[in-house]
Amino acid sequence: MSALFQPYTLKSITLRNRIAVPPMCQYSATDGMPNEWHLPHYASIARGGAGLVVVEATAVAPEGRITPGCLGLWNDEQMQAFVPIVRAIKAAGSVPGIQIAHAGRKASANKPWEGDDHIAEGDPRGWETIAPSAIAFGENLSKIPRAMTLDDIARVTQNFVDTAVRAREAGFEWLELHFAHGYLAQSFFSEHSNQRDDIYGGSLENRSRFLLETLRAVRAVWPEHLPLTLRFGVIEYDGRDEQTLLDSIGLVRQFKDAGLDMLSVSIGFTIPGTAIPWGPAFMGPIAERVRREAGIPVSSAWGFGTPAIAEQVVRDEVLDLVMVGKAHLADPHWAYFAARELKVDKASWTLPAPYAAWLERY
Ligand code: FNR
Ligand code: 536
Repeated sequence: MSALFQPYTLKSITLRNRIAVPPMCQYSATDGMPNEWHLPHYASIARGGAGLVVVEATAVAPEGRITPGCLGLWNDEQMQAFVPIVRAIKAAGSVPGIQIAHAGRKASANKPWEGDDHIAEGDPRGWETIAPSAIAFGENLSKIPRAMTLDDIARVTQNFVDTAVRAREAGFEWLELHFAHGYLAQSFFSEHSNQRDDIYGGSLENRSRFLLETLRAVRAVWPEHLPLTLRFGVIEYDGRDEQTLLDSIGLVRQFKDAGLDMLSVSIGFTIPGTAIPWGPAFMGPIAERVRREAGIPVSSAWGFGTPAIAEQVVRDEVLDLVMVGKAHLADPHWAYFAARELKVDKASWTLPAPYAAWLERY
């Protein structure tokens, strides 16, 4: 019997299997608005059988977009435009999730296929970026951000709260805060990017403050019966990894006490040039350690998109949910073909009835 295809319940939500589609930016919006690209993209991936579909990093404020093509949910017009996407994901039998985000010093960038660097100074498409300290990421993202004032910090926390409320109004049932990948929240946590000398910088407690305050404020408005998750880079691969992991696991325990339901275990990406040991399932042992030592359900991505690997990490209780990203871009019906490869009884049932009813008939 397949472990990957067992249902999974978190709070009041039951996923039909352990396959989750992680957020993947499409860089295809204008003014943050979802459009005719996003609807079929998310609908077809949901139809393909995954239990959970998490909509890409969606900005809580205009300056929090990575690129001018990123989605946003800072106004009600955007909220209304998400409704058909939510309904299509649900109609296909998946649970609709969304990742809400602020890109911090990595914002105001060109799309990956148009340079992947910061928009040039003086180009009207670009904007001022904000971060804990006026320190650039480096390499292709060398724009120097403005150091946030205390008012900026309070405002962005409120942006996360207001966006969470809109996400619920649009019908999303699963919320993920993007605290990973060197974007705003991750850059508060890391000493590489946070050199503040007030209560938001310096000690581990101070560097954790923005993340904990924002999580608590969102938890207060996000319904208790619905899953609240966050993605966080627990390791940088910068040579200080054991200390970062210990600090991270301590913070994850506090996240749990603040009402976090699941952690999506990822990488910090706070500085360029780190020694990431890319390979199949390479984050497995780290995610499993966080799961055990922090005592919280985990998901993870990066190289789990092979049916046998996905099956094994669930069976071995390394992950509670397996994130399968790029493989879903290549094949939106990845879950169905994984079910066939794993010889799941009635693999076709992975798909909605209008497809499933016919696949084993002739
Ligand atoms: C990503 N990833 C990503 N992560 C995230 O937390 N928020 C996001 O919006 C995005 N956007 C994004 C866009 C694209 C085009 C890719 C390929 C990736 C990372 C993604 O969620 C996932 O962690 C990686 O793709 C690794 O998983 P796979 O692809 O190896 O299964
Ligand atoms: C994954 N990415 C994550 C993104 C968007 C761009 C791609 C996100 O979290 N919004 C990635 C990050 C760093 C290095 C490789 C891949």
